[in-house]
Amino acid sequence: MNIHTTELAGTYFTPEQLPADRRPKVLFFGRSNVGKSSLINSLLGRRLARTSSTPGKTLSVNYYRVDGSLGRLLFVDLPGYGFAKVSKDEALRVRRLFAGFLERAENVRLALLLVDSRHGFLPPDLETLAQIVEKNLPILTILTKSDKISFSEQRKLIANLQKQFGLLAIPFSIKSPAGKGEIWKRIQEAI
Ligand SMILES: Nc1nc2c(ncn2[C@@H]2O[C@H](COP(=O)(O)OP(=O)(O)OP(=O)(O)O)[C@@H](O)[C@H]2O)c(=O)[nH]1
Ligand SMILES: [Mg+2]
Repeated sequence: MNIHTTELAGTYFTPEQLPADRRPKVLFFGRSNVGKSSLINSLLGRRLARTSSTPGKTLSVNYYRVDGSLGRLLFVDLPGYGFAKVSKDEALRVRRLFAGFLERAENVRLALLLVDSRHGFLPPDLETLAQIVEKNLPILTILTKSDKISFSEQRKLIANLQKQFGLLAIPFSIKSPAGKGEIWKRIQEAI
């Protein structure tokens, strides 16, 4: 993919704010702090999405416009889940936003489910997986922070996810360009 221009196209806090939008979409799901914003920045080659070592940084739905050789796409950074240190009201708002987005989203071409290489699938990931499957969205698992585990641990995790859930998983680290080409290839195929 040759990227011509990218920009933060919108930040939404409630389902009512979400605009109707027919552009092909790639969604980024995952627990707080798993590396969603970092992956978006890495794929786009720009520090567009805010990243932080404090979990729960992105509690909005963020649309990134990506114009390039694949046409006009949207990358959608979804609020991180599984983070306990927000108020009950805030947690409820985020759940509504998440569900509202899934209900309304049009023309979703690929759901990337990011999972921390060190932890594998945790209960909230399974809950999200069920929501994605229920919506019949094509899914690709990304094992983030792969620099934190050994190559043999990576292979074991990949084999397990394939066996248990029939999921294809690609290891990724912001410290290496290795997984990036493969992720772009899958995005291209999905678009
Ligand atoms: N070692 C290592 N650290 C990473 C990697 N990817 C992300 N991080 C770090 O993990 C932290 C969280 O990354 P973010 O990209 O902000 O995570 P997020 O999923 O967007 O988090 P929320 O917005 O809170 O949901 C940051 O300190 C990143 O620098 C990686 O591949 N390797
Ligand atoms: Mg984020």
